[in-house]
Order: sequence, then structure tokens, then C-alpha cells
Amino acid sequence: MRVADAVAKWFEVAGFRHYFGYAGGAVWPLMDGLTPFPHIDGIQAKHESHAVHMADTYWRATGEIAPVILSKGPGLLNAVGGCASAMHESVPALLIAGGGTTHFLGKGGMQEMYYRGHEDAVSVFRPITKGAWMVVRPDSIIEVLNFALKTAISGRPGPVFVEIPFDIQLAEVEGEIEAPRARSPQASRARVGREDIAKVAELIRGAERPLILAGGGVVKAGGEAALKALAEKINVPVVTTLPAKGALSEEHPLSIGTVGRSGFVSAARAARETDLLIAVGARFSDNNTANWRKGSIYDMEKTSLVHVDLDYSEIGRNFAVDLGLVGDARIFFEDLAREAAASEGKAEWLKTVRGYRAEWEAEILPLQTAATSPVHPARLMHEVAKALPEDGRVIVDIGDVTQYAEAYMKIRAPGGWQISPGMAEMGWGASGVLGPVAADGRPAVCVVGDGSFNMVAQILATAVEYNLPAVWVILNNFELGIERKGMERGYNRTHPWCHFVRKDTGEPYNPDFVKLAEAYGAHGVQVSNPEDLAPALEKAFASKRPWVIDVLVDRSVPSYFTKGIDRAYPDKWSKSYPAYNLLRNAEN
Ligand SMILES: Cc1ncc(C[n+]2csc(CCOP(=O)(O)OP(=O)(O)O)c2C)c(N)n1
Ligand SMILES: [Mg+2]
Repeated sequence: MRVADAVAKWFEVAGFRHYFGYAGGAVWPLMDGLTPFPHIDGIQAKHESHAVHMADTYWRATGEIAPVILSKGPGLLNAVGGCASAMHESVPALLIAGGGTTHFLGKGGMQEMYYRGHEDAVSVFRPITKGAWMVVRPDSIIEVLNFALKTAISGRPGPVFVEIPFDIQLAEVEGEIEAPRARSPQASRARVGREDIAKVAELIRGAERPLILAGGGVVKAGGEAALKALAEKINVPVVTTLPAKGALSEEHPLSIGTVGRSGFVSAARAARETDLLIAVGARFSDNNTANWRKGSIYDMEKTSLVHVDLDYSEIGRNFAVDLGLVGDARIFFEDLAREAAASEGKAEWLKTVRGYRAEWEAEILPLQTAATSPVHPARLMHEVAKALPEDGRVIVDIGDVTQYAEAYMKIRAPGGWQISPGMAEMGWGASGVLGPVAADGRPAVCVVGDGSFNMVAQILATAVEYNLPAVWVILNNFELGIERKGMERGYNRTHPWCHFVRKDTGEPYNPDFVKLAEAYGAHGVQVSNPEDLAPALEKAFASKRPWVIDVLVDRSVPSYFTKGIDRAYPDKWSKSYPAYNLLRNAEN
């Protein structure tokens, strides 16, 4: 068999159900090798970045890898942004690229990146993957793939990149195809030791205002049920980071909501007031901490911090810890639930934070039910979350839409929410929404700004071609809203790039999204009256066809930032920023 046939066989042995990617001469042998395996469903996107986004969201939905096949040069380069997004979010992905034939290495042929090394795609991917390799011997192909896959899924997950030169794909090899599991550890996720679990239980007993912060690591570890069981047993309130929104249903009585610079006011207040924060699988990002500003969301001077993460390098990165523990989120919750005594909770504290949550809900309800037209973004988010079927998923793109979704949506079920705010790549959600649909066909809706949708609008072709019935809800404001508002705040004027305007007529410009959808063979409807949102969503979900709901939104609504928190950037380079740094510039 050829190496290409061995790779295809390996796909089968590894149990892959799908692969994504895009054709190219450098992967003809691989494509040919996969042709006799139609039961492994290959989905070709209209752009390589979409393929990576789909593999990313596919893994999040299923816990399964769907490899991404890329051609050399521009093919694999189109995948760079998507790969970096996956890396930033700790999502495993297996990128397999074709390379030029080894006879031509260094000759500077078409699509060879020969400028600083032979065919040097590996150097492009190394900083944004957990590992990047070029296969240089045909007989090592399965060894390399098994190692790459193990690297992607073990420990803290992340993407990997394997380049297989053209002639190596065609080389003849023989032997058994070893399954990945033969080369992988049984378990690769560290477990917090018993003594440390006991210490955490003791800290909880002694605390007056304990709080659990669940981060994206909880979702990636499949730790939602264990989180719920623990929280219920010890009666400790829970806040989540943005990626983990809904890890504990936001309708659960112990949920105080999403914490961040655009999160629930209730969650920020709880985070500021807690005396014991148990942070699990959370990185304390800029979003989560309001730019790490001292006392802004977190007041670490009065809070003891237990920080649990799979990756030691995240512990202590931004906040000093009282107890830093390396371990898997799900196992940590399970072990702690066994160790900790059932408790009525700290009644006063629970009453306080529930009060905060009730105040927050009362504050946003008038916005969530605003009857104004064009549509208030809070109303839009509320309607989408409400209309979502029980098993449905919301995939969120980047822009003002992100913050409105964070604040005004309530996510009821774990797994019902996917977002990529770490790299915050426009178009990630609008193209990624098809990954989960391809995996299991459950209803999926993407909320996306008009700017971001325009970056990847050809995703509609993939949806129609492969009959993947996602729903895109476009927040149409004829602008890069978050940019326009930020520039206005900062500089009292805006650059023309912030607005979509026809230069010949001066009118606001966007393509006609309804006609665009129809041109692709999908369905579309424009909504400007909030009353029409729920019926449009219901119709779209029921139709089991790709739908675009083009919503004219009220552009006078400001970007949403949590009230009462200071998220100001440093105003002078020479001045130390009031974060929790070890030292300060002496001149301060
Ligand atoms: C690929 C990429 N380019 C640029 C940016 C910077 N950026 C972040 S949000 C945004 C504007 C988003 O506009 P739109 O999708 O219309 O959403 P709105 O804020 O109007 O709701 C831009 C340009 C980015 N995050 N990603
Ligand atoms: Mg916009």
C-alpha cells in the first residue's frame, strides 16, 4: 500500500467518522487513498479556515477528532488563524497537510515556502500548535500520526500539524496499522492528590463566602455534571467564565452567572466579595478579570485563591495562589464532593449572592423584552436563547454580539454554548456552527455581526451542499459596531472603516442577506420588529434547512460592559499598571 492508503486505513482504525479540509495537488494521493472509505465522511468547506473551525466545534460537541486535510502553501496558510484559535481555546485538532515532493526541496517551486528553510510550513505552525512535524520517512507515517494525535488530546488539549511530502504519500509501505490507543496513556489527566483535596475541603468549611469559578477547562474535561453535584452537595454558589457559560445551567439556583468585563453584575459582585475562590480550569484572562486591574472584578487582597488547572503554567500566571493544584476539573470535582461534608451552605452569603442575581435579572428584563424597532440587541439575545430547542446549541461570533450574548443570554444546558473569545477570530462562529451540525444534526444557531458574517458568508454554500441545517442570526447594524463605539469613546471621532457605506450614494451598505441566502440555495428572512423574531426562529429550527435571519438592530445601544467595574487600560507607559505584579516601577 502507499503511505496515502496507510493514512486512510489509519483514519478507520482510529475511528474517525468525519474529516474536513480542502483539495489541492499536494494531497491528491491522500484524497485518492480516502476515496475507497466513503463511510468516513469528508466535508470540504469553501475555505480552509472554515474547515479548521468546524473541526474545532466538532470536537467540542462530541469529544471526537475529525482530521483536517490541507494542501501545501496557500492551502495550509489559510488554516493558520483557525489553528491559532484552537490553540488559544485548548481545543485538540489534527491538521494533515500535503507538502511538495522532496526532490524539489529548496528549489523555490510554486507554493514552497523556501525563504528561510526547505518547505518550512512546520515553522509557521510551531508557535500555534502543541507540535508540528514533517514526515521524512514513509515507514514512520503511523508512528508520527499516533504521536501527533496523542499530543493533541493528552493533558491540556491543543492542535497539532503534520506535513507529508507528496512523494512520501506515494511511497510503498507494508505492515499492520497500529491503533492510536496502543501508543497513548490510559489516562493523561493529572489528579489532585488526596491530601490537597482534604485541604480544599477544610478551606471551604472555614470560609464565610466561598465561590466556585468554573472555566473553559471544566467544559473541556466534561466536568459539568460533577460541578453540579459538588455545588449542590456543599451548597456553594457558582460563577463561570465566558467560555464556560452554562457549565452550570444559568437557571440553577446556585448559578450567579457569567463573570467578566461584559458579564453579569451579580457574578462580578460575588467574585469581588468572596473570601475563598475555587477557580477550576480558568486562566484569569483579560476578559474575565477586567484587564487584571486590582480590585476591579477580583479583590485578591481579601480572597484566598485555590487554583486548579491541568496546565501548571496557568497557575499563578496572573494571580498569586494560596493553593495551586494541577489536576483534571471533572476528577477534582468528584474527589472534592466525596471529601467535603454536605452542607446547608453559608446562608447569609447565599442569600446575598442570590439577591445580586435577582437584582441583575430585574435590571435586564426591560431590555430583554424591549418592544422597540429596530431590535434591541438584548431582546435579540433573549429571544434566541428562549427559542433554542432543549438539545440546541448557540455558537457565538465576535464583536458587540459577543458581549450582548454574554450578558443577555441564559444558557440552560451544558454543551449548549460554544465561543472562542481567546483569539476572538471574526467568522469563527459563523463558519464553525456547521461542525456540530455535521457531527450529530442537533439544532444549532450562530449569532454573528454583519461584519463577521461578511468575512465567511460563503459558508452558506457548504451548508447547502452538505445539507447542514444551521441558523445564522445576523446582527445587522451596517457597521463594525464594537469598533465604531470604541473609537467614539476613545477619540471622539471614527475612521470610515467602522461604517459600511456606499461611496457612490453615501447610503449604509450591506449585501441583501436574504437574497444572498437564497442565491446559495438557503432560506432567508429580514426582521426589524422584535415580535417577528420568535416565529422566524421557530420556523427556521422546524424547517431543518439552512436559514439566515437578518435582524436590523438598534445601533444606538452602547457596547455592553458590566456596570461598576473599572476596566481602564494603562494611561501612561512609564506608570506601572495596578495589576498584581510582584514589583512596581520605582518612579511611581
Ligand atoms: C479576523 C479578525 N479581524 C479583526 C478583528 C478585530 N475586530 C473585533 S470585533 C470587530 C468588528 C465586528 O463587527 P461585526 O461583526 O459587524 O459586529 P458588531 O460589533 O457590529 O456587532 C473587529 C474588526 C478580529 N477580532 N478578527
Ligand atoms: Mg456590525
